[in-house]
Amino acid sequence: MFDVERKGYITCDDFYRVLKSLGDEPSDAEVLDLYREYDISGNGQVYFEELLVAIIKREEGLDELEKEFRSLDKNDDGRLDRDELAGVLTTSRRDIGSNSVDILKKYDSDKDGYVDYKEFLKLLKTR
Ligand SMILES: [Ca+2]
Ligand SMILES: [Ca+2]
Repeated sequence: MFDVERKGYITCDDFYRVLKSLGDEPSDAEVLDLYREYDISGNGQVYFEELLVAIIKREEGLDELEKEFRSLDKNDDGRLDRDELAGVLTTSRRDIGSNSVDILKKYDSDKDGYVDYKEFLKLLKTR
């Protein structure tokens, strides 16, 4: 659908196609606005992870996700440790593993021992 492999990021044109494929009929100006908004790292290129965040935002509404993340992040350090992840297991209806060690293994993609917000969004993609 869009080129991730070759360039490693998504151009504004790719992004337009993605929005189209989601059923939108955005104007050029809207696409540019959204593209800038989703360019989280602010370097003029939207990476796949950023787009993933954008797409989940559209699907679920980021406010809810942020609230969920913050409510789990008890010590407010912006990432979920093993104890905090245990909370996901009790509050989430998603099938994400049977214990917090499992979750870490599956979703801690940079292996720092924590699930940060981006990793958390991937977790939420799992149903
Ligand atoms: Ca934390
Ligand atoms: Ca991590």
